[in-house]
Amino acid sequence: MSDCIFCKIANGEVPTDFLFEDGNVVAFRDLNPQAPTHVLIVPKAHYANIADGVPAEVLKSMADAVEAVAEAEGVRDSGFRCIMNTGAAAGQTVMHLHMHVLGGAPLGEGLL
Ligand code: DGP
Repeated sequence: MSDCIFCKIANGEVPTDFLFEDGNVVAFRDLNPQAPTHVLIVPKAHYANIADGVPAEVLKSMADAVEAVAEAEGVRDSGFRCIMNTGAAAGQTVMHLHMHVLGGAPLGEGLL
């Protein structure tokens, strides 16, 4: 989608440092971090959310990205949280599927 910021980031139109990349997904730091580690895992193809017919291979890439990011950020063993806000009523503001990975500090119940 031409007006989607996460499409622009994922396709390189908006230069961004990627913590992880494979053929299906990229991972980059959130613009407005809510924890010491706050990374977004974003498919390269546009899906509105997790309930938008996401192929299994993309879901596997997202899981691979979670593992790589958690390891690189040093939160794999200390605990971290994965969140996918789905729909405006649930707090989704960017309508391109993304998973938040949060960690590096005790996480309050209300975070995101
Ligand atoms: P959500 O509310 O679940 O849709 O989360 C969207 C997140 O995306 C929010 O935490 C801020 C982040 N975000 C929005 N625009 C940009 C951007 O241009 N760059 C980066 N790195 N993050 C962004």
